Amino acid sequence: MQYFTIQAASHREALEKMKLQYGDNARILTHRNIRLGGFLGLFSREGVEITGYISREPLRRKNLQMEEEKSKILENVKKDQTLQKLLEEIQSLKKDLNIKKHAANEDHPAIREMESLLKMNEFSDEFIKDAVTWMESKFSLDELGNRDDLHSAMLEWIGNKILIGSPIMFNENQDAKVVTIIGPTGVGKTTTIAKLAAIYGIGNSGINPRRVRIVTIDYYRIGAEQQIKKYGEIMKIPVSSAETREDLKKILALYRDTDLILIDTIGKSPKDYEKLGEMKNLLDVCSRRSETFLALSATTKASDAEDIMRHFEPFDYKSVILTKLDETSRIGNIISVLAKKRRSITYISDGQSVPQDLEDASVIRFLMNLDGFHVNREYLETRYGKRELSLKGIWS
Ligand SMILES: Nc1nc2c(ncn2[C@@H]2O[C@H](COP(=O)(O)OP(=O)(O)OP(=O)(O)O)[C@@H](O)[C@H]2O)c(=O)[nH]1
Ligand SMILES: [Mg+2]
Repeated sequence: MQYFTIQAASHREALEKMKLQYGDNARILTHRNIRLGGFLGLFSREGVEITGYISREPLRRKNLQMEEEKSKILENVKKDQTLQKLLEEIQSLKKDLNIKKHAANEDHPAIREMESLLKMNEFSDEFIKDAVTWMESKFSLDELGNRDDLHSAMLEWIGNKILIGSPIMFNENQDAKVVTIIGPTGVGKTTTIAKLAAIYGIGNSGINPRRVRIVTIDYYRIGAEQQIKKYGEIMKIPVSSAETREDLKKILALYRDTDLILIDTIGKSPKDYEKLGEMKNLLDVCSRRSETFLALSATTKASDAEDIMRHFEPFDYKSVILTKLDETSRIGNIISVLAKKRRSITYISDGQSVPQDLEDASVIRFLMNLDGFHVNREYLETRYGKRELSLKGIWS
């Protein structure tokens, strides 16, 4: 192997000399600082000396590339670490600020006042907790001072949690639409069936009469069949009763060419699993074709409403019909539970009169129903649209 020694004024100059004399294959072994020239140590200059050898293998390009990549990665990692640190600091600052904002807002009288307003409307504890957290993080101290704005914002927050289902749509030129109403005892299922039968079967301004049939599977309770048959007679709408799956199959086939088959069911205690199972077995005959609604009374406690919804879940109901809204002005309970379960409401029943007391559900109707809020009706109407012509409007 050939070795070499090069002296120069600087390291750079030494490298240049090395490259010039020995080419790309020259490799450095040692490097030291020396004194150059002069006489007996006088007049000498500082310089460098490198020693090396001539390699037979050319320097591999790939190695060089890898080295370059490696240093790039290391550089980025360093940069990332700086960024990460910066990010962490920003986050901790933000947290700090939020805690301060929170602490400042927590005891604000406007929030306490809103909390009691929500309680008065019987919203669930869970719902109120969410609402308070939202208010604390959303509003500055200044904003909390403006009660009207706070009420409007709160109503909008509640409104955004209310889901509205689409009303009955007919299967034009196809088999009859089948609509089933299920629910606990005495909530108003039969009355609602009668109202729907009248609205769609008799027709009125704006609605063409449809061919409607009523089926009751409420057969073994004395008086139940008579109740719906009486409505049927008055409205001249045929009412049939089905006791078995075969009965129901036959009736559905018989009325296939009509527009709407309404199925009234037996009121069930949601805890009577055996009877619920029997009914489900019977209704399974039409489950594919039927749109099922759960009737729920507005007077039900939030925790009971949640239980009811859970127990009727196997019926795969599409939406809720809220009944007896006229009997309470506190509907926070129902709004809370429906929001929690992400279920929609399609119709509202607010009285015993057939058919007047049934209307399409609307967000604005629920918001207007809440007690004690400073309502900016105009704002709510721009936000949620004016109440459309309700079913009720057609009859009154
Ligand atoms: N105030 C009020 N009463 C209603 C409403 N809907 C129904 N009712 C009354 O509640 C009572 C029970 O109504 P039904 O329609 O028989 O209830 P149901 O769910 O069919 O009852 P079951 O078949 O026994 O389970 C009747 O007196 C109805 O007039 C409503 O929206 N408001
Ligand atoms: Mg009934």
